[in-house]
Amino acid sequence: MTIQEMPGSTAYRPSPPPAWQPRTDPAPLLPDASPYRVLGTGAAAGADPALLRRLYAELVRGRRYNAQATALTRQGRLAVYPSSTGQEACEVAAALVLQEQDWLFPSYRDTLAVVARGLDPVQALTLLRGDWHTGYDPREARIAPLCTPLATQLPHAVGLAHAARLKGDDVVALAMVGDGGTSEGDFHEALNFAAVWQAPVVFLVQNNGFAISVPLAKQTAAPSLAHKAVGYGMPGRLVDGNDAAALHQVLGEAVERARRGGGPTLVEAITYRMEAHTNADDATRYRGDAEVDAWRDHDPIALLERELTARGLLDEDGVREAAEAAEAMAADLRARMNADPVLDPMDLFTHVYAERTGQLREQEAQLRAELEAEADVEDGR
Ligand SMILES: Cc1ncc(C[n+]2csc(CCOP(=O)(O)OP(=O)(O)O)c2C)c(N)n1
Ligand SMILES: [Mg+2]
Repeated sequence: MTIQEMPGSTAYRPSPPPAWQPRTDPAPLLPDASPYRVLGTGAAAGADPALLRRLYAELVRGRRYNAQATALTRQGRLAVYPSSTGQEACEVAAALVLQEQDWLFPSYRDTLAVVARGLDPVQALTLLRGDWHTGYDPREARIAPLCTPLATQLPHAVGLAHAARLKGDDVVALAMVGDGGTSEGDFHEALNFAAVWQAPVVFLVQNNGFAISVPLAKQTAAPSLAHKAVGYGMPGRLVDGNDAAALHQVLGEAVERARRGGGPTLVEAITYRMEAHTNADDATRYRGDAEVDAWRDHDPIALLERELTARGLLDEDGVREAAEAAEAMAADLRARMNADPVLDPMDLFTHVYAERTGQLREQEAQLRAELEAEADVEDGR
C-alpha cells in the first residue's frame, strides 16, 4: 500500500485539468526511424563536389593522424591516445560545419575535430603528452580544452552559447559527447538548460557502441539516444555516423537552426570505435572480431571513396595525392613530437591559486632548492 492509498490520506494527488495538452507537439521533435544517409542514396547527387573532396582529404588525413598518434604512445612520446579510427566522419564534419566565430567543445576522443578546425596537430596532443594545461589558448582557437571528465563540457557549451546570445554575439557552440556520456547528470542538466533557454547549441553524440567495455545495451533502455531530445523539448536527429556527407548536412542544418534563434538540437551519429578504447585497453576481452569486421564494410573513407569514384570526382592520382598529403602531415607530427619539450618544473605552482597558500609557497621553495642543487651537481660545482 502506498501512502496515497492509505485510508484517510490527504496526500496531494496531481491530476491534469480536462483541457491538458502537451506544451510542445512531440511529433516534429522525433528522430527518423533509421539513420539518415546520403552516400550511396539518391541524395548523393545533390552533394557539392568540392565539399565531398574536402571531406575526403580530411578523412584520409585524420586516419593517418590517429595511426601516428597511436605509434607515438608506443614510443613513449604520448602518455595515452584515444583513437577515433572509424569515427573520422563525425570528427571532420563537426569541425567543418562551424564558422570561425563559433565554438567547439570536444571530449578526449575528438583530437581530429580539433585539428580539422585548424589547430596545429602538435598543440592538439600537448595535453595527452602529459604536459601542463590544454596546450592551446581556448579563446584564440575557439575550442574548449579536450575534456576527460565525461560530459562536463556540455553545460560549459550551453553556458557559453547562452551568454553569447544575451550579448547579441553570433556564436553557435557544438559540443561532442560519447554514448556513455549521455548517462551523466551533466548531459541532463545541459540539455534541459539548453532547451529552456533556447540556447544556440548543437549536441553531437557519437554512439560508437561502447563506453570502454560497456556496450550500449547496458548503457540505456531508450529507443535511441536521439529520442532523449524529445523529453527536453528539442529535436533529435539520427544520422549514419560513417557517412560524412550526411553528417555534414544534418549538423550543418542544426548549426544554422541554432544561429537563426531556433534553439538546440541533439544529433546521434551511429558509428563504431574500430580500435580499443585507448592504447591502454584490450578490446578483445569484451568484443569479437566478427563484430569489428562487420563494420569494415561500412568504413567512412571507403563509403566516400566509392561515391567520389562513381561520380568521376576521384581517380588514382587523387587517391595518391590525399595519401601523400596525409603522409607529409604525419612526418611533420612525428618529427616535432620527437623533440623534447622545454618545460619549467616551477610551472607546477603557476595558475593553481590566484594567491599561493603558505603550504604551496613552502613546496615551491623546496622544489626550487632541489633544482638548484641538481644544477650545481651537473655543473660540477
Ligand atoms: C565523470 C567520469 N566518470 C568516469 C570516467 C571514466 N571513463 C573514461 S572514458 C569512459 C567511457 C566513456 O564512453 P563514451 O562516453 O561512450 O565515450 P567513448 O570513449 O566511447 O568515446 C569512462 C567511463 C570519466 N572520465 N569521467
Ligand atoms: Mg562510446
